[in-house]
Amino acid sequence: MELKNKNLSVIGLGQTGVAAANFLSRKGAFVTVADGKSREQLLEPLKQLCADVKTRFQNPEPPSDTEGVVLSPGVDINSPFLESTSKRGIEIISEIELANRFNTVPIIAITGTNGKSTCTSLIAEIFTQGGKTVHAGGNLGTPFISLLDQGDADYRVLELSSFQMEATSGLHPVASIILNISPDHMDRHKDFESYVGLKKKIFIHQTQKDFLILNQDDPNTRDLGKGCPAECILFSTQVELEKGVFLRGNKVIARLENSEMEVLSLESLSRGMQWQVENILPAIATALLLDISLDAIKRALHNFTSLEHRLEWVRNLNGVDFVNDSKGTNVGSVCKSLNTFDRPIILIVGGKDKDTDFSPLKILMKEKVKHLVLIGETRKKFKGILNGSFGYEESETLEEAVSLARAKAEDGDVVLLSPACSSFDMFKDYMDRGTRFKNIVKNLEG
Ligand code: UMA
Repeated sequence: MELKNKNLSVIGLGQTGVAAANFLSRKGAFVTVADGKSREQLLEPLKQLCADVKTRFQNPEPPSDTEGVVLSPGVDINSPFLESTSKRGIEIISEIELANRFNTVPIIAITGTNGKSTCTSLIAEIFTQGGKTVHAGGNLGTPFISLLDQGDADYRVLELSSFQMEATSGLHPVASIILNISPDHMDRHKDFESYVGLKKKIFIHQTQKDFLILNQDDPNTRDLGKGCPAECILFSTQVELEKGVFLRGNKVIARLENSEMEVLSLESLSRGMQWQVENILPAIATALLLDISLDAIKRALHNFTSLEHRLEWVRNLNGVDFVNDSKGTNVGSVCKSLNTFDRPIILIVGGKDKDTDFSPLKILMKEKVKHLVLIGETRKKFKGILNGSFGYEESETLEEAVSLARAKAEDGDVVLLSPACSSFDMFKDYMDRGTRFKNIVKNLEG
């Protein structure tokens, strides 16, 4: 891809936009970054831009002389402000596609609705323990394009969101993982089928030499590999597999290439990771398939704790476990978190709506949840669904929500913040929400 002396645009001046614009500029392109926000709102990212990158504020439309456009993940490819550029036949690609065109290192790619960050970080840790040089990024935090500046590596491990796959066409990972698929981001994607289609893009260029790792327990993923030439490997927490990685009692078993081995016992994992076995199994499968030693896998898993804001154990107070699952921003994720515990749960739920249908939560809540504390913009929507069938309280603030939840909790219960919504109605982002929850909980008096 020739970039020198081309007029190129980057849309969105967030973390991705800064990295993509600087990359293009260093390659000799004339770059403009356009963003819907004002200059005053973007002072921080502006400081990080190369001096010769031009900017355009309060107008995310690419300039009329642009010869190519790179989108940040938060920018919908179907946005009206991209229409005229698209009609002129100008190529519009994602930052992932741009990075992919310049990447020369084998890729391990992880997608799915929930658990992506944990699985990605775990794979990076296992491969590092196995003596490999790995760069991890993508939706996890460091844009793919920034990984290209980190020098050579054995693998680049990418967490990929549906947003990042929209304008991506050429990705060819040596190992692809689809963890699970349930409805999410329905305010952006046309329908569930389109959302699944974006996830499938992770393996469409794979060949017989590659691996596709799928979740047997999820009906939306188990059959996705049909027609894909890559070797398909399944994982399951529920059934023993002819070929794949699965649980037998509390032991992780790998059955690959006609032999069976015991990988580890669940007791050797940290508390938070015992709650997320379905994210561990595909990481183990990937490592074994790519010849990482059993010893390295065990070492990495032994020391790995759950990621911040994802089923993160905060504290036990008078027999009550407080768990921060602020990254539980969709219904599928909250269902998984509720299913983790076989003890009564006091659930703090709610936030900013993403056009979500919350009704699938109702059945599981009846089984698992002792009391509900509603926060955020979606309180009214939740009340409509519960329709008087469920005990709940409402709260204006997170402090009050924690205090209401604590008042209902008894010895052995779990107080779980797992909002099923994004955070932007009350917080900067899900990390801000989770950090504030943890601080409130840590300051509770015994
Ligand atoms: N913008 C516009 N017009 C639009 C949309 C956005 O001008 O129509 C501008 C905004 O004003 C803002 C900029 O774009 O200034 C933000 O771009 P961005 O939303 O793509 O944010 P980045 O900082 O580049 O972060 C992105 C991912 N964000 C999203 O997908 C929303 C980060 O994932 C990712 O870590 C980062 O790239 C590095 O790859 C976050 C996320 O919430 C964690 N992801 C979603 C999720 O996990 O559910 C998909």
